[in-house]
Amino acid sequence: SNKRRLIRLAEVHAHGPGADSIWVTKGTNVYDITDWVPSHPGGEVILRAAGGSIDPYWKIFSIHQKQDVYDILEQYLIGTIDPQDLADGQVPSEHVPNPFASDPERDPRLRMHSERPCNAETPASELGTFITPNEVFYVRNHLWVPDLGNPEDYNLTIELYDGTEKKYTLQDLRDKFQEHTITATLQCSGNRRSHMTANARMTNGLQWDVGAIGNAEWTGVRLRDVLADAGYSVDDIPKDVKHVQFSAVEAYGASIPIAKAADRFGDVLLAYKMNGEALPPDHGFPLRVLVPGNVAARSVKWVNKITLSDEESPSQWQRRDYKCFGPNEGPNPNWDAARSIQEMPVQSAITSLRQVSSHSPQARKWMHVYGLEEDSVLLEGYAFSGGGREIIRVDISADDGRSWHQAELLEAETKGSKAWAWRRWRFIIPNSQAGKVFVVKAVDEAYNTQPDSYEPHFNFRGNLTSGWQRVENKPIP
Ligand code: MTE
Ligand code: MO
Repeated sequence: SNKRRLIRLAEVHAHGPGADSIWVTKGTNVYDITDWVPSHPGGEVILRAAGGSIDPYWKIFSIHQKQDVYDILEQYLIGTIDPQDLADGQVPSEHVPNPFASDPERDPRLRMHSERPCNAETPASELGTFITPNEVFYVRNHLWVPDLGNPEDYNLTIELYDGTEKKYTLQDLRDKFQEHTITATLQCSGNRRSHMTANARMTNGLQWDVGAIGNAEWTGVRLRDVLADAGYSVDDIPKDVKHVQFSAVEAYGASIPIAKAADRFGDVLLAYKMNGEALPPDHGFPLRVLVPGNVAARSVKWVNKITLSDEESPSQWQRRDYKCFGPNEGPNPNWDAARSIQEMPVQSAITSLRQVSSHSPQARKWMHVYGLEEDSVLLEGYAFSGGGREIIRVDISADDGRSWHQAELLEAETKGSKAWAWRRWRFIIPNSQAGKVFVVKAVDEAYNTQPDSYEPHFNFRGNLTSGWQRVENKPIP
C-alpha cells in the first residue's frame, strides 16, 4: 500500500478547509480525514485543523488523548511528512488561538469532571433546594463558551421550510412577544451514568453521579410565538415540516419534533433569564432554547439559528450521541436505526442522608416536628419524569428492597403548563427500623416506574440510567 508515501507539507496545506479532501498531520504522520469529518463528535470543528497539524487542538481538547480516538485516526493514515520539510523546520505551528479563552470562572463547589470543555456537576450537598442556584447549576459543555462580543449585535435567524429567513435581535424578542416564565428541570442523559458502570458494566462517557440535573425558573418568549411571527402556521402544522433544528454559535446543534415546538402546552422557550437573572455565560448567554420535559441536550445554549426541516438536526449530538441501544449493542451500533432521546423516563435519587439525634439541638427540632421519640435517619432527594409527567409517589426501602414506605412529597410553587419541575421528597425512619441499605424509586402519573437493576437497560453509552438507587446507611457528605 501507499501508507509509507512521503508527503510534502505544501500538499498537506492544499487540503485545508474547503478542499475536496481534508488532510491533517499528527506528529509526522499524514491523515486523510474526509470520511471522518461528518461523523466526528465535534462536528466540523475539526476543520479548524484542516491542512495543518491536529496536535495543538488535541492538546487543548484533552478528551482526544485516548487510545480509542488514536485508533480511529490510524484508519485514515495515508503517509508521513517528507523529511526534507521537517529538516527545513516547516513543522506546522504549535500556536493556535485558544477557544476556551472566554470561558468564565466556575464556582469551586462544582465537581469538575473535565475543565476544557467544562463538565461539572452539582455536589449532593447543593442539591437540597427546590430551585438550584445559578452558581452551582451543573455545566455540560461539549465545546467552549463562545465569545459573543456585544449582545446588541446578537441575531437569531429563523429559516422556514421554503428557505425564507427572518432575523430577530434580542430587543426584538423582548419587544414583540409576551414574556413567559416556567419552572423546569434540566437533566443530562448521562445523569447517574456512574451507577450503570458500577452496577452493570463500563459505559462510555462522563461518569456523572446524581448531580447532572438541576431545577430553575426560565424566562423568555415562546418559540411557538416566534415561529408564528416568522410566518409559520403553528396551529395547522404543514406535513412537510417534521423537526425544528437549533444551531449554536460554537457549533453545537440539536433538534426537537415540530409537534413539541408548536404545542400551546409544550412551553418551549427562547430563554434569556435563569432564576430572574440574565443567563450566565455557561448556561447560554444571551439566549438558549429551553425544552421542558425533554433531555437537556435539546435545550441548545447560545442559539443563533432555528431551521424548520423535514429532517432531524444533522449534528453528531442528534444523530449519534443521545441515543440508547440494546444491552448487547455497541461500540458500532446501527446509529441511524436508533431513535434520538427526547422525553425522559422516570428518575429519582437520594441527595442527603443524615442522623437526627437527641444530641444535636438542630436535630431535636426535627424530632419534635416529626413527633419522634428515637434517634432517626432523615433522607432527602429528588424525583423527576420526562414529558411533563407528574411524580405521584416515591417509595423508599430501609432494608435493601424487602419492604417499602412512602416518602413525603414536598409542595412547591411552579409555573408552566405541565409538571416540568422535579419533586423534592423527604423520609424519616427511627434507627431501630433502619437496615444497612436504603433504596429509592419513583412512579409518575402514567404509572411508569424505574427498573430495579442496571443490566436490563444497560447501553454502552450509559444514557438514561434510571435503576433503583441504593445507598448505604451512612451520612452523605
Ligand atoms: N448547547 C450548546 N450550544 N452547547 C452544548 O455543549 N450541551 C447540551 C445542552 N445544550 C450544550 C448545549 C447538553 S448535553 C446539556 S446536558 C445541557 O445543555 C446542559 O445545560 P447546562 O450546562 O445549562 O446545565
Ligand atoms: Mo447532556
